[in-house]
Amino acid sequence: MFPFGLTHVLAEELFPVISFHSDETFEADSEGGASIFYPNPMVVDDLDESFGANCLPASGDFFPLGTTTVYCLATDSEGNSASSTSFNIIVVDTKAPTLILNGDSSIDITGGDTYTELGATAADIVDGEITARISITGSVDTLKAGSYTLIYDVSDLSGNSSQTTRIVNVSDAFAPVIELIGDNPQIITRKQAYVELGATATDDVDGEISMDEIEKKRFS
Ligand SMILES: [Ca+2]
Ligand SMILES: [Ca+2]
Repeated sequence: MFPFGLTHVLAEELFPVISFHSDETFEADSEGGASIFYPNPMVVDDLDESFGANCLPASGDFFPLGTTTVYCLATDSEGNSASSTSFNIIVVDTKAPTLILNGDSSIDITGGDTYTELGATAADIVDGEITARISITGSVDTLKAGSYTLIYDVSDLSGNSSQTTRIVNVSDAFAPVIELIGDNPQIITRKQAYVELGATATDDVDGEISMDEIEKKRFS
């Protein structure tokens, strides 16, 4: 016969103990999260061989994006239960979405023609179709020749972003505008000498064109 105090101590030692399981972080690999496989924490017991604890959500279950607490229980063959333990499974999304332009990344249009924005499409492993989240900055002035850059930007719900650009080249299809200096028509009296007052010319791309160039074109 053991004294009462000693049997009490022995009885306490019969309870199994679930070993510590640290938090684990995984990359999401499908829409909304990932199926996660983790090693069940081992249970140490005085009589039973060590065995894996019962945990929920179980290894292999689908874990949503974010932090999920897994609770573990264990009971030995004598029916003694371990104190429950827990650890966190953290599912993160660190991958940027794909962003694909509709149409070419470089487009040439004739000045004065209409530029039609074809947009782009975006998809993310975790967030799925996110085309609606694309923003486009920049604009095309089809009435002014030049090279315009449009920037397409999209972020997934975890803040990972992708960017791409499109260049739109508007060709110079606009003739310079000539403005005559002085009245038109000019009224001169008989025998009065005609004095050429000249003209000015401006072009949307070249700006002001000098009289010399106008003269050259007149006689070329
Ligand atoms: Ca035991
Ligand atoms: Ca992502």
